[in-house]
Parts: sequence; C-alpha cells; structure tokens
Amino acid sequence: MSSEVDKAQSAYKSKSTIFDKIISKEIPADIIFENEKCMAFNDVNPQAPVHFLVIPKKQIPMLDDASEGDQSILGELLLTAKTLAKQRCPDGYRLVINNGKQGCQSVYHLHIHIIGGRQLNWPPG
Ligand code: DGP
Repeated sequence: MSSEVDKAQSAYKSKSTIFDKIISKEIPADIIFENEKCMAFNDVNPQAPVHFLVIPKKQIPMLDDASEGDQSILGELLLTAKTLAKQRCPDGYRLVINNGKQGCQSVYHLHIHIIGGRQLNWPPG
C-alpha cells in the first residue's frame, strides 16, 4: 500500500470523494457520531490507538475553501471533536487538519483528525 505522502501527492479535488459515500452510507464506516451537520468515524488507517475523523456533511474540499459563511459548521466540527476526544482520550489528544499537497491531504473533503490513546511526540514529521 502506498504511503500517506504518496497518496497526498497524487490526490486532487473532485466533485465527490469517498467521504461522500460514507455520509450517504453507500460504503460502510465505523461511525461513532452523526447529526444533521457532521459525522465522526474511525480512520481506516489509524496512527494511534484512538484515531477518528470529524467531517462536515457539507462538501468543503479543504480548509482553504472554508469561508465566513462556514463559521458555524467549523465551530460544530471543533466542539464535536472535543466532546468525543474527551471521552476517548482523557489524558490528552491532538487535532490535525491536513491542507493541500504539502500538508499531506489525501481526501479532498475537509476533515479533522483526532489522535490519541498514547503519548504523542512533537514536532510531527
Ligand atoms: P488526509 O491525509 O488528512 O487527507 O487523511 C485522510 C484520512 O482518511 C486517512 O488517514 C485515511 C482515511 N480514509 C481514507 N479512506 C477512508 C475510508 O474509506 N474509510 C475510513 N474510515 N477512513 C478513510
């Protein structure tokens, strides 16, 4: 399987992504939370004992594409991530948003990674 960097190098914006198929339940995911605005599910390639993603149901390809009108959904994503992370990682956790090629983004549907369940290192690679 190619690395996350390889995937990010070849990824591009498209009308719909694998995450739209997860939202519509066309393909299965280990969903841990869902409401009318957002969804959280476990990452298929976990980098830590806890690794899930929080995504908006609205198609926002990347953080660069978020606008003033997205303030409320961005807040909702952050608060949802915090609520779920506090339950799963009481000793601490990390939120990551990869943006664009050099940011290592491989799926062009905005998502927050929530990673925890072990001691994390800093700086990241
Ligand atoms: P990023 O590199 O920030 O774009 O992260 C995309 C993440 O999405 C990556 O950690 C793997 C995860 N992912 C990709 N496809 C699927 C999928 O079909 N199901 C699930 N659960 N996660 C996926």
